[in-house]
Amino acid sequence: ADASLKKIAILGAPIDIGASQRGTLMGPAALRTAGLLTLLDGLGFEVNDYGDIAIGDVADLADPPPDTARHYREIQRWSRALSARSYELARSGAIPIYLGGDHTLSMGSVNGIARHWHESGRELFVLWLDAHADYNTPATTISGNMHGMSAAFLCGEPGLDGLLGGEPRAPIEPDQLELFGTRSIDKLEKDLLRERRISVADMRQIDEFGVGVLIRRVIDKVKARGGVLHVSFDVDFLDPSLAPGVGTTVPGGATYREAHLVMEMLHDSGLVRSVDIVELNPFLDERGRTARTAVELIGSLFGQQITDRPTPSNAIEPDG
Ligand code: 6HN
Ligand code: MN
Ligand code: MN
Ligand code: MN
Repeated sequence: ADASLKKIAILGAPIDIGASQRGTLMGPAALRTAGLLTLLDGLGFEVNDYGDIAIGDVADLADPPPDTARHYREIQRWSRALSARSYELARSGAIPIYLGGDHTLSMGSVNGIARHWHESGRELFVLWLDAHADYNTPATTISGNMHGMSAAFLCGEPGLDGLLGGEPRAPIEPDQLELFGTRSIDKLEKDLLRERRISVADMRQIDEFGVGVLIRRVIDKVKARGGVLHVSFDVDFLDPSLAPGVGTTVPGGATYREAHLVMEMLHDSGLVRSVDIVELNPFLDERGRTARTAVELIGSLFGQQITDRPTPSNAIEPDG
């Protein structure tokens, strides 16, 4: 195995204008305070914290902002900076973990990663752990909040075409997106998901079949196609009783063990190459509970186990 695969690169992106409620800009600090780095270090990774990305020196572009995408100009700056940086981090061979910040973070982080894997000739699959589909466009959105548009943007839906300016846009096909834990979709958004035949493991299916069967299906698909996996973890995937520190809680989310099982199985798959942790709002949290729960889940994703099981892989599988 390539030793560089044991490297983790942490990058924060304190964005909160993509969401309706302010406060997710404190997310990166809360995740660090909850012990993310110590935990990963203890699991045997070489962890490098690159701090929080700054957008102060990114010059504004002049494309006309769509009038139903709030704070388009600021999010454009974040996305351009993040995409460029994310591409570099992915190329370095480390496993990048992006700390949000609202879910618009993924427009940049995932685009940069997808660009890298596209050049390497491997398909990137994106697992979207989220109460929401985030598949609105400026034409379908009700709220105008851009965090509800990130998955659609990544799949090349129209309406935000100028967002990245000169940054190369990486192609992600609708069949490379896997929505998981979904329980709130807007009407026009639902029509679009159906038209694109996006795979959705919604809470109705999770109740019926269990997370184990459904996440295994995702893992098998990625393996069969020789791909790698990015995990975009919106903390509202979790039930609000576990994770109150989010601006967009929806009842009926993943339980503590359901969420850990997803992470444990993803770890054992050896397919995960990058992660976003988004939408944590420490201003709404109760004594750091949500931040701590999110960090524990990242522990499971990177190999923390209840017992030392001889798993198929206690390490990330080598590429190639
Ligand atoms: N998130 N579908 C709603 C909207 O405003 O478009 C909610 C989006 C939530 C976004 O949680 O990342
Ligand atoms: Mn989201
Ligand atoms: Mn969400
Ligand atoms: Mn493809």
